[in-house]
Amino acid sequence: MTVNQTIQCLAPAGMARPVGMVVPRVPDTIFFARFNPSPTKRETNMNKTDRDARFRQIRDKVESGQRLSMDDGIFLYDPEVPLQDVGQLANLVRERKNGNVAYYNINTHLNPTNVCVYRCRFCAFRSDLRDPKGYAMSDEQILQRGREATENGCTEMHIVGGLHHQKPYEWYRDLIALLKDNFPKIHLKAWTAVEINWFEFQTKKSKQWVLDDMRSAGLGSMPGGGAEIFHPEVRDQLCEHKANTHEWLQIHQAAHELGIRTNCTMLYGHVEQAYHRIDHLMRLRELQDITGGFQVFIPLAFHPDNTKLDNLKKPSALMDLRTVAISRLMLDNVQHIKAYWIMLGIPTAQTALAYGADDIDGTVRHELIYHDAGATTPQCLSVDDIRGLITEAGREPVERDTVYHRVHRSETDFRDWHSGQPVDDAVAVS
Ligand code: V47
Repeated sequence: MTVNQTIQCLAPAGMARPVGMVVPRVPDTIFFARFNPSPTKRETNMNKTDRDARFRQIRDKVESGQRLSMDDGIFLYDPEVPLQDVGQLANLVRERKNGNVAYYNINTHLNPTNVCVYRCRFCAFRSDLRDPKGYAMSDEQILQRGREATENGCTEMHIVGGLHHQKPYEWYRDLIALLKDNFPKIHLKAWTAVEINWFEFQTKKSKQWVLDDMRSAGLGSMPGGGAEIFHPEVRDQLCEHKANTHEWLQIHQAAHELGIRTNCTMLYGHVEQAYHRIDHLMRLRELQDITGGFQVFIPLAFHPDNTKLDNLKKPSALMDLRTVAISRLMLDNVQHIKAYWIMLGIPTAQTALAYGADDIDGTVRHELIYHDAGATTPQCLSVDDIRGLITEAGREPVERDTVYHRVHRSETDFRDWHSGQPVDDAVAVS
């Protein structure tokens, strides 16, 4: 692939897709580690006067809409830089981009199987085939989830699972078609790039073919999972066998080129350091510069229970808030930052709405990945609960669909809903 080749791309999330817009292809450098850690050391030995001066430089950049550098990002992770200052700066960007609104949706999760060929060290969800915990859902069980979702007014089903070595590609595709045929209104946000990579391996077809075939079956968009940490120093320790950084980014690029919107994530709070996190954000930012297809970034805090890393402590609320804030500051070209309440816990998710986040995910049902890893958050929130916790945090709750359009519901029957205008039309966008 060369920089001079061109692709069709998406407009930034929430904007109409430009027809025939061409942009340079992603340079190969984005897929490879290109940074080594010395600046971390350089920054942490600063005295207070130098630190204050350095922070003022960053504040000036943010206030005047300039892009932050890798060194800026690493500096902001220095625990000596007051969290409140970082949060205040992130809040400035958050309000510039998304006003006082905080988004949520009404959604459910479906994990059709937990049997997985991979053994990622951070994962408590996966199972071996013969383990009593292992399962694969029947068509009837899947249809029952669709009926329950409709009954509860869900607009979205978030579908991810294990890579089951006895299930052919068609099983994964047909379950998407089964749901779409029976529940056509529900948006299917399905399969991480890791699964798409597995389907390429199963079918011996290209990622474009797989994505197109899945879209024909009913896939609406892709979630952001499987990104973990891109830097090979960390990725090789966590999940050396599954889709690598290059493949993850290429699959999202291919999805964007096909007009499929996707989300992006970062799993933090395990063996990585600040420069790995900033390297990760920079790679996402570079791809987003070219395709504009990421809708929202979700920082995911590591939960250690029942994983091969259960000797680690889960990240503190302070680290969670700092990561939300730094993500907001670094990812100047991603419209939304999500504070996933399941993973953060409700009080931290509420606070995150003042530290850069403008989205809190959904009401959620049947979440397994975090609950298997020790999350103590409830399994599900009611619409009143989620609206209440947003209001309590001083923000205005707005229901969105998966691709960030406003949702309108009938006053007499909340299960009767339709999508309206893109949400970003309503607020100032920088
Ligand atoms: O890819 C797995 C992470 C991801 C653990 O796109 C863990 O809207 C912490 O991607 N501790 C799946 N994290 C979840 C995900 C997601 C969640 C919410 C919204 C969206 C979206 C995407 O969870 C995995 C992995 O990075 N994960 N195990 C664990 N023990």
